[in-house]
Amino acid sequence: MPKSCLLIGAPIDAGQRRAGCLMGPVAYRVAGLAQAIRDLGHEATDLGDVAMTPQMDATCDNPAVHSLAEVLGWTAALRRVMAEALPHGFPIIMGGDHSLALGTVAGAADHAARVGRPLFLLWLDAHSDFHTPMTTTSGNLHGTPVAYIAGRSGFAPFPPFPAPIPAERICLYGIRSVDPAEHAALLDHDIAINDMRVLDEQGVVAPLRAFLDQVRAANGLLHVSLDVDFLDPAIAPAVGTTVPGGTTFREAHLVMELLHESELVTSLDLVELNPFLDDRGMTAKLMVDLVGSLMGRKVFDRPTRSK
Ligand code: B3U
Ligand code: MN
Ligand code: MN
Repeated sequence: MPKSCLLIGAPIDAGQRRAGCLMGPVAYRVAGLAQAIRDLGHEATDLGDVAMTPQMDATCDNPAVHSLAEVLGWTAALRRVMAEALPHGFPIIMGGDHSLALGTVAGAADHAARVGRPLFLLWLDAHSDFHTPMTTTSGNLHGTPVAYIAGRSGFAPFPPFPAPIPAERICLYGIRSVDPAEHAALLDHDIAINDMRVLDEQGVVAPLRAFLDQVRAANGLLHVSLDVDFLDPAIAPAVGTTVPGGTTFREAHLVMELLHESELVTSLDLVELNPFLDDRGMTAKLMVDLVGSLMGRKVFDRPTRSK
């Protein structure tokens, strides 16, 4: 089924300390994201970059937290943009660091409430991003969105998450870096944690299929948040927080192909691309190719035969 894709630039780098993520949207455009989608028979409209107004008066009790005014501004702006875009097509957010998901998933939750369907979240990432602004030691708010989305307390300067996603509807996938405070909190939540140990033992297909079956059974909406560090740094060097042992080229494409076949994905974040760290655009190009697989590109297109 052809989709109407809405490309939305979110040039945010306030959720971490290394400069460069704000060039992400430009890199996706240069790498030909819109055309790659059109070549697969879909529509692609680039809505340009989102504008943000910092919320200057905000404060946080944890002195480590930085750039709070900017992250709050992005959260409000992206929540609105996502909620407005979803009734019109398939939003693809071109980030920007992962703190953008504080806003995009909130907007998806607003939309889900409006249409009366449950929202599910697939988090493709090396990290669990389960800190609250009170537990983060780095002070980088890109390490907090999953906790916000799951309804953890400790987010005082942020508006309450519209309708926290119950733990059973969240799937962390590709995990290989969890801080002690995140680990302790995750033990209290029933979130599916597909760390690399699970994927090595069970393969990438079975755990993903199990989650997608749940989404289908509930007639859910599915937001996918794809962090560049989900991929192994050898194939995706353009990210500030590389963690060895990530998914391979073939595993990552297979995940995207399964997502395409499921026809369940309703919105997508592309996050943490730092073009300043890239090697001749190889990471931007890989991310565009992965979106291609998610949008239906196949190695060999077999006509579906009736049984
Ligand atoms: N958990 C660490 C590291 C981190 C989280 N997300 C990324 N890095 N990309 C932290 O700073 O919260
Ligand atoms: Mn992340
Ligand atoms: Mn990460």
